[in-house]
Amino acid sequence: MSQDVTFVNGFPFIPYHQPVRSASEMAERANRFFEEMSARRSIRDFSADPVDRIVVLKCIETATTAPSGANKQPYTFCLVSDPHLKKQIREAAEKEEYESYTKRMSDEWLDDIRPLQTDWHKPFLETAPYLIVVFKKAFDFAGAAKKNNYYVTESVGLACGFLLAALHQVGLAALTHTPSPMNFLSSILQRPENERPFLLIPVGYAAADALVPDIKRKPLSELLVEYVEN
Ligand code: IYR
Repeated sequence: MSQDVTFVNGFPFIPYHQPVRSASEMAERANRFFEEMSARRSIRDFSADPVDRIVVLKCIETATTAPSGANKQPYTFCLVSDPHLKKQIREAAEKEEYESYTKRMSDEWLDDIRPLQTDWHKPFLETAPYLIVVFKKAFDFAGAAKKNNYYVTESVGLACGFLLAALHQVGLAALTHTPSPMNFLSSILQRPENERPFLLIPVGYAAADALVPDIKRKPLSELLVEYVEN
């Protein structure tokens, strides 16, 4: 590859080779990927079966291929399998969730999530073999100096989307969990001051008897507006 480097105003560029596919192959791949992704569900009942750490690491590496503002990749993925840490995280999360469910969440909010039948108990935080705790970095350190990051929330969100897709396509179950507030994750995992918790993702296999709510996704017609030449 290195022999293909071209300099643009002194910055190295390399050719991009777009894969060439026929129209029918593209349509088939579009349908196949849609079917694959439509089958993904948020799982709250995990089995304790162990998961290959190398597979999870590769999925996290896949997440890091997502586009990010100025290519800063403003995140840290913490991969937690230590049962003592998982227990600490569960206890702290349940404490916050108890407050949220009994005092902080509005009636409208509680009504909206009733079909999911969730409550403040979060056993999956101990049962799932892995917890991926994603932190966003508003800035980085270059020695003592602070270096800015850009579009941090968008960048971390895109990386988490890639991560969920990667985990699903290898055959692993996951949940996007956001105990609120979740500052406790910074202290339990001893993260530096430039990192803020973004998402807590238990990863593993769904329990054999796992149930998921029978909820429907909106049809594309409700979510899409097309602008075509008349
Ligand atoms: N964080 C709580 C409540 C909750 C909120 C939303 I928005 C959901 O889609 C699901 C749950 C919990 O995890 O139980």
